[in-house]
Amino acid sequence: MNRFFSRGKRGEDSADKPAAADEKPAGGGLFARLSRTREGLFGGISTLFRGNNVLDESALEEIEDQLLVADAGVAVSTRIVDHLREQVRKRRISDPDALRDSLGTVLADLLLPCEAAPLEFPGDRPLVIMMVGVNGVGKTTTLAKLAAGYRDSGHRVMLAACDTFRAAAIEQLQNWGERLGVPVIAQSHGADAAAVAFDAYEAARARKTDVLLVDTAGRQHTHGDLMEQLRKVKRVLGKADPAVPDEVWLTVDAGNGQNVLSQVDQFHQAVNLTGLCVTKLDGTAKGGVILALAEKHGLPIRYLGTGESAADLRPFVAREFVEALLPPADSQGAATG
Ligand SMILES: Nc1nc2c(ncn2[C@@H]2O[C@H](COP(=O)(O)OP(=O)(O)O)[C@@H](O)[C@H]2O)c(=O)[nH]1
Ligand SMILES: [Mg+2]
Repeated sequence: MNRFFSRGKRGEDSADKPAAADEKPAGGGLFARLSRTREGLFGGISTLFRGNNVLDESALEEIEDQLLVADAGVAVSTRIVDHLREQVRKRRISDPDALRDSLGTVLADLLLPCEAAPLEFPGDRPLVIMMVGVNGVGKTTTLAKLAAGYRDSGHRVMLAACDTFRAAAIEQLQNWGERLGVPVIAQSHGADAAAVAFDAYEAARARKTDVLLVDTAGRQHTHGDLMEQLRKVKRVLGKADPAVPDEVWLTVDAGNGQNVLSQVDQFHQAVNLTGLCVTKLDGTAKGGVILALAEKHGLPIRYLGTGESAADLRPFVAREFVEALLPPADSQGAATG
């Protein structure tokens, strides 16, 4: 069974289902991929206790500082440490493992509302996911990864090359399509993005495609032009079927830290987002920004990007993400054979 997408007939299955806990991700464990963020965030927890049997205020302040450095933001860092302080007092926490557990619970409570409900296939038409986001964040790559996942779970997938602003963007998607054996609907550089989207939807419907993934531009001549174009793509798709696009996802680069919050604001205002994909968690120490996203927006987090290859995509599972953020339970002095 594919990790991301359950197999089944059109209309009967859900379009994404997290992996069974015992399935190893193809692109290396999330724990390994989040090492930089984890070390930045909580690498120091065990040392907080060194020569100090009581978890005191200065230790809590240190955790707060680490959260800020990992770009969790002031509001969420304060909130997490306030909860933790309360736990420490109530449960008289005085050892690293108990602190780790409490921290895990506080973080999971924060992130759980961002776990997305499984997507459903409409059954009588393609499911349409439109991807938006600023230039270079990983929209095209994330769509290619999604295409690979759907293909591997036996679904018919199609890609729409609606970033017509740059010739290289069309080529990039076509290259992915060739590599994955997935059809790409494209027109020439400079073509009307909304027209490409409309054609792609018609083609997807005619070919009984299960999922149409719509790539879009991250840059136009001005910011206003970009938002207007995205609104138009959405509107024109809606003429084919008022329920389309089913999903509008914003891709953000975790390495952009707190800047992603204003990106969410701007795109949400323009095209009414239904979900987020957070990329490049493998290369950054700023993965704490997911905590800030959860606190501020509460939009569903669909997928995490953890590398450049087709396998480096994981559905967001709050508890799994928290486990990957925290230092391993046995790394803090427990004797292991
Ligand atoms: N390390 C890493 N690189 C990524 C990830 N996602 C995308 N990239 C890289 O980021 C760059 C920009 O990606 P692209 O999909 O073209 O961004 P777009 O402009 O938003 O479409 C490419 O070099 C991708 O290989 C990720 O999760 N991790
Ligand atoms: Mg692109």
